[in-house]
Amino acid sequence: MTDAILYTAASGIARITLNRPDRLNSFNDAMHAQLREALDNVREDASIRVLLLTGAGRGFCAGQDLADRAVAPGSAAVDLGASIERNYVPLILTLRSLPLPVVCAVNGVAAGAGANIALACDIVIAAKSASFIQAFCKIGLVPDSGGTYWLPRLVGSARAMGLAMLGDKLSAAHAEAWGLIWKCVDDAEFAAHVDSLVEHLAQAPTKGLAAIKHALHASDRNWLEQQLTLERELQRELGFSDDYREGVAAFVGKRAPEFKGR
Ligand code: T3D
Repeated sequence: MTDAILYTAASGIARITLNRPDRLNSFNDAMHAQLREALDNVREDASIRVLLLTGAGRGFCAGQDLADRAVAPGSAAVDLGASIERNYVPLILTLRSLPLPVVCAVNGVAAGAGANIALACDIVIAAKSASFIQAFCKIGLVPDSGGTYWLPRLVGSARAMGLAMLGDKLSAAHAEAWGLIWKCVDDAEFAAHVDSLVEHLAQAPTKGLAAIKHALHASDRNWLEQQLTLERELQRELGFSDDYREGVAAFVGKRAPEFKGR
C-alpha cells in the first residue's frame, strides 16, 4: 500500500502532499489518519515556520472518497455527521489554528471538501489549469469543511449561493478575480512560484505572522473596540520579540533582517 500522505520537513518548510492521485486525492480514512499525524508533526516541530499543502498528480483533492459511501439497497446509510466530526472538523480547526502560515498550492481540481480545505488555508495559490467546485449540491449535500462560512465572507452572498447551489466549475483565474484565493499562476511558473513563496515565509518573522493570522480570524467575531484591544495586546507581545528587535535594527542599519521566528 502506498502512503496516502507524503510528508517532508526541511529548512523550516513542512510539505504535505495528498497522495491518492488515481482518485484525485479524495479522502478515505487512511488518508485522514495520516494527515492528522503529519499535522501533529508540524505542530510539535518548533523548527517549522511554514506549512505547504498540495496534491499529487493532476488534482488537488476531490473531497470525500465516494466509493466509501456507496451502500447496497436496503443497508444502513453512513452517518456523515460522525465522519465530519471525526475527520473534517478537526482538520479545518487545525489548519486555522496552527501558529504559522499555511500555504495551499492548488495544483488541479479542488472539489467538495477538497475546495473548502484549500480555502481554510492562509494563502491559496492555484495553477491556472486548476478549478474549484462546490460539488456537494450534486449529491444532495451542503458545503462542509467551512464552505458555508468561507464562501459568503470571501465572495459575497450572491456568488456564494450560486457556487453552492449550482456546483459549477470556477476557474482559478475567476477564483482570483472574485477574491476567493490569493493568486492564480501560469502552470509553467507554478512550482517555482510556490517554492519561492514558502522560502520567503520560512525566513519571515513567524510569531508576527501567527499573530496576523490570529487577529484576522478573530475579526470575524469581534466588534471594532474588541479588535483594537486585541491588536494592542498582540503588538505589546510582539514588541518584546527577538524578531521585532531584529527588524528595527536591520531597518535602522540599512541591512537585510535575519529573523529567527522568535
Ligand atoms: O462523507 C462524508 O464523510 C461527509 C463529507 C463529505 C465531503 C465531500 O467532499 S462530499 C463531495 C465529494 N466529492 C465530489 O462529489 C466530487 C466527485 N468528483 C467529481 O465530481 C469529478 O471527479 C471532478 C469534477 C472532481 C473531476 O472530474 P474529472 O472529469 O476531471 O475526473 P474524473 O474522471 O471524474 O475522476 C478521475 C478518477 O477519480 C475517476 O476514477 P476512474 O474512473 O479513473 O477509476 C473518479 O471516479 C475518481 N474520483 C474523483 N473524485 C472522486 C473519485 N473517486 C472517489 N471519490 C471521489 N470524490
